[in-house]
Amino acid sequence: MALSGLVLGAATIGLRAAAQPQEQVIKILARRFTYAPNKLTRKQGVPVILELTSADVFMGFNAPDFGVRTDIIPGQVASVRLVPDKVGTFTFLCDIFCGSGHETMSGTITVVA
Ligand SMILES: [Cu+2]
Repeated sequence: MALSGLVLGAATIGLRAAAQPQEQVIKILARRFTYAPNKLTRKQGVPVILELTSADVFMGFNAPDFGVRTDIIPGQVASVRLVPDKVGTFTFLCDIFCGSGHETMSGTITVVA
Protein backbone atom coordinates (compact mmCIF):
# COMPACT_ATOMS: atom_id res chain seq x y z
CA MET A 1 0.00 0.00 0.00
CA ALA A 2 2.50 2.55 1.16
CA LEU A 3 4.90 1.62 -1.61
CA SER A 4 2.35 1.96 -4.41
CA GLY A 5 1.43 5.39 -3.05
CA LEU A 6 5.04 6.44 -3.26
CA VAL A 7 5.41 5.23 -6.83
CA LEU A 8 2.23 7.02 -7.86
CA GLY A 9 3.46 10.21 -6.20
CA ALA A 10 6.73 10.06 -8.07
CA ALA A 11 4.95 9.54 -11.39
CA THR A 12 2.73 12.55 -10.76
CA ILE A 13 5.68 14.77 -10.00
CA GLY A 14 7.40 13.60 -13.16
CA LEU A 15 4.37 14.37 -15.28
CA ARG A 16 3.98 17.81 -13.80
CA ALA A 17 7.60 18.68 -14.46
CA ALA A 18 7.30 17.53 -18.06
CA ALA A 19 4.03 19.31 -18.76
CA GLN A 20 4.96 22.77 -17.53
CA PRO A 21 8.01 24.69 -18.57
CA GLN A 22 9.61 26.26 -15.57
CA GLU A 23 8.03 29.59 -14.80
CA GLN A 24 9.97 32.37 -13.21
CA VAL A 25 9.08 33.16 -9.63
CA ILE A 26 9.21 36.73 -8.39
CA LYS A 27 9.02 37.36 -4.67
CA ILE A 28 7.29 40.55 -3.61
CA LEU A 29 7.37 41.77 -0.03
CA ALA A 30 4.49 43.97 1.06
CA ARG A 31 4.77 46.25 4.04
CA ARG A 32 2.87 49.35 5.05
CA PHE A 33 2.70 51.06 2.51
CA THR A 34 4.92 49.73 -0.22
CA TYR A 35 5.72 46.69 -2.28
CA ALA A 36 9.30 45.66 -2.88
CA PRO A 37 9.90 45.54 -5.74
CA ASN A 38 7.18 47.93 -6.84
CA LYS A 39 8.20 48.07 -10.50
CA LEU A 40 8.22 44.94 -12.60
CA THR A 41 9.08 44.63 -16.26
CA ARG A 42 7.85 41.51 -18.01
CA LYS A 43 7.88 40.17 -21.53
CA GLN A 44 4.52 39.81 -23.22
CA GLY A 45 3.13 36.30 -23.17
CA VAL A 46 5.59 34.90 -20.62
CA PRO A 47 3.69 33.87 -17.48
CA VAL A 48 5.21 34.56 -14.10
CA ILE A 49 4.51 33.32 -10.60
CA LEU A 50 4.29 36.04 -7.97
CA GLU A 51 4.98 34.99 -4.40
CA LEU A 52 3.66 37.66 -2.08
CA THR A 53 4.37 37.98 1.61
CA SER A 54 3.61 40.63 4.18
CA ALA A 55 6.13 42.03 6.62
CA ASP A 56 3.46 43.40 8.90
CA VAL A 57 -0.30 43.41 8.37
CA PHE A 58 -3.01 41.88 6.21
CA MET A 59 -2.68 43.28 2.69
CA GLY A 60 -4.12 42.81 -0.72
CA PHE A 61 -2.59 42.55 -4.17
CA ASN A 62 -4.74 43.48 -7.13
CA ALA A 63 -3.65 43.77 -10.75
CA PRO A 64 -7.05 44.37 -12.36
CA ASP A 65 -5.71 44.62 -15.91
CA PHE A 66 -4.61 41.00 -15.66
CA GLY A 67 -7.51 39.69 -13.57
CA VAL A 68 -5.20 38.78 -10.71
CA ARG A 69 -5.81 39.43 -7.03
CA THR A 70 -5.04 37.80 -3.73
CA ASP A 71 -5.02 38.42 -0.01
CA ILE A 72 -1.61 38.58 1.60
CA ILE A 73 -1.82 37.09 5.07
CA PRO A 74 1.14 37.65 7.43
CA GLY A 75 3.12 34.44 7.89
CA GLN A 76 1.87 32.91 4.65
CA VAL A 77 2.99 32.99 1.03
CA ALA A 78 0.32 34.03 -1.45
CA SER A 79 1.15 32.60 -4.84
CA VAL A 80 -0.54 33.85 -8.00
CA ARG A 81 0.14 33.30 -11.68
CA LEU A 82 0.12 36.36 -13.87
CA VAL A 83 0.03 36.25 -17.65
CA PRO A 84 1.24 39.56 -19.12
CA ASP A 85 -0.93 39.36 -22.19
CA LYS A 86 -0.83 43.00 -23.29
CA VAL A 87 1.84 45.61 -23.80
CA GLY A 88 1.89 48.76 -21.69
CA THR A 89 2.31 49.94 -18.12
CA PHE A 90 -0.34 48.78 -15.65
CA THR A 91 -0.92 49.55 -12.02
CA PHE A 92 -1.25 47.03 -9.21
CA LEU A 93 -2.41 48.08 -5.79
CA CYS A 94 -3.32 47.09 -2.28
CA ASP A 95 -7.07 46.67 -2.02
CA ILE A 96 -7.35 45.93 1.69
CA PHE A 97 -7.27 48.93 3.99
CA CYS A 98 -4.01 48.61 5.92
CA GLY A 99 -3.72 52.00 7.62
CA SER A 100 -3.15 55.65 6.89
CA GLY A 101 -1.13 55.58 3.68
CA HIS A 102 -2.91 52.59 2.22
CA GLU A 103 -4.23 54.62 -0.70
CA THR A 104 -0.66 55.26 -1.90
CA MET A 105 0.29 51.58 -1.85
CA SER A 106 0.78 50.57 -5.45
CA GLY A 107 3.26 49.60 -8.12
CA THR A 108 3.51 49.04 -11.84
CA ILE A 109 3.95 46.18 -14.24
CA THR A 110 5.44 47.20 -17.56
CA VAL A 111 4.94 44.66 -20.31
CA VAL A 112 7.18 44.81 -23.35
CA ALA A 113 6.76 43.00 -26.63
CU1 LIG B 1 -3.51 48.58 1.97
